[in-house]
Amino acid sequence: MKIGIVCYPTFGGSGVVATELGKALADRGHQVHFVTYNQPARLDLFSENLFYHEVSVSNYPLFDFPPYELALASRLVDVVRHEQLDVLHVHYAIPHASAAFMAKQILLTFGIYIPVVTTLHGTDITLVGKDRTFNPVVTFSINKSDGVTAVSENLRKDTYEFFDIENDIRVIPNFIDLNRFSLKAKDHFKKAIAPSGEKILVHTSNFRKVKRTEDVIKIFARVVKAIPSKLLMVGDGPERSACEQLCRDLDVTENVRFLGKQDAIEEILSVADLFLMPSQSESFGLAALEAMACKVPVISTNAGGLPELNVDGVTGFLKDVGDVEGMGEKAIYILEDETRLATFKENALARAKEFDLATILPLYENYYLEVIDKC
Ligand code: GMT
Repeated sequence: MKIGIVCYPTFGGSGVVATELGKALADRGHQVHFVTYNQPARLDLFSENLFYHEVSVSNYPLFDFPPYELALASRLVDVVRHEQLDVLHVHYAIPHASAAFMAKQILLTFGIYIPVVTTLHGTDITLVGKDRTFNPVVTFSINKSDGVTAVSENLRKDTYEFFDIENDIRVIPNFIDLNRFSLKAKDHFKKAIAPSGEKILVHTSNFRKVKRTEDVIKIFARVVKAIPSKLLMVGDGPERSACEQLCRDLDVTENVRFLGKQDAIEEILSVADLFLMPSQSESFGLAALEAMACKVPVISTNAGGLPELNVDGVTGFLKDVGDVEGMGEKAIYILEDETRLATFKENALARAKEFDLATILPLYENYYLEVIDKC
């Protein structure tokens, strides 16, 4: 197939999933065309089947808000026509699904029907989409998509709850490339971070409010009192300085390292003993799956789709949002016993294998064929 992919070209989960999916589809022999405003962060390789079409928005002085959605729709019309695409797969409803709808209408005037598949990732529904300003457009563009997928059962349920959706929503969970995300030999790094054999806890995110990064610090402050340990905070975003301040207030600064944005997450996860994800809401929790693939158990909240990934008492533990005491207790429970820790690590990897790219990729391929067939 010739597949167009629209996504946010950033480190965010939806962009990562879209890019990894495109790369894997190209490996399987499909021709994949990315249409975005920047080269996607993980589109870092050359392949004869991968193409990148940049969307550039002219910044005319009249425009207080450059019309990205229109520029994207125009670019999509151009790419679909000239590359003769079979299907457009847009990740994140706002504004990609509505831009795709506009492109689809314009293409009809050229006698072309382009099937559009929209994948919902979470914040496009649970945070941004719920905003009254966007609700009519999100509802309309989901209903006008030829196929709709969601990354968890929970997100599917929320979408039906918050919007007036007439379409079927197919759940296709996020996936992991186990060739990339697997335990790497990084003993020198481990020694540098934890010279006295301390346990290593890791959190990765975009440090937005929804991630409750201050809870990460509060959980760690409890753990470090009981078990010699270090915390690695990976990523960056608006809550970082509040977290740094909290480390000072809780007197844990010397045991916490803020590493900023990192590409080789799998190398950091390879030295970790426990992953913390105390999110307020999380449609899937891709960062937790990445950790599990590197044999790292997860302490998370039970919000959103997290119970569909993290199995309570098996791959880690789940607690209510804000229950830092409970999460701290369970973290200590896992870390205090080497045999128990080893079991949780094995279980985490076994669970991650259920989301192997090789298993999930055909679900997308078959879905594209189904949608194309129907159109
Ligand atoms: O978590 C974020 O803030 C980024 C966000 C995104 O839209 O890129 O991630 C969402 O999509 C990921 C990929 O499907 C999911 O794994 C994340 O759980 C989801 N984030 C939220 O629901 C908060």
